[in-house]
Amino acid sequence: MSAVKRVERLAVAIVLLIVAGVPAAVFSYQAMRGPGTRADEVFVVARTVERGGFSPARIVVKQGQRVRLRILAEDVTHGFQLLHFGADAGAIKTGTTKVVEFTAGKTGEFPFYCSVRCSALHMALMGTLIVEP
Ligand SMILES: [Cu+2]
Repeated sequence: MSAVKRVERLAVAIVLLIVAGVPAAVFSYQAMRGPGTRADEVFVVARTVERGGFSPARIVVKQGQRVRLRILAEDVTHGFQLLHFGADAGAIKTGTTKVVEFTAGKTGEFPFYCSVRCSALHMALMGTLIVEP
């Protein structure tokens, strides 16, 4: 085999590695950050209202349940406040997660909010925690 052919084969191998490796890397990133993070965690993605807001925006739990939310600030720095249960993540920097934990001691519907001025529609960035009996 000539040296040129060898270089060509090497180049093809590298391209194949990149083509196969990029989706694998994206998948493992999602698996790492996704709902499977911890069995007892609810994974919440925070985006500006313009990009879809909180996801999920409705979280349903049972009264008395210990609730653990892992919040990812996906696009810009966001916050997370659920003041009825004393949960406040503070500022969550872009691309990072923070965990809040509390016991859902009373039934009802409780709003949660972003606490960082994240966009023009910051005031509309909210969701609801529903605590069922
Ligand atoms: Cu905000």
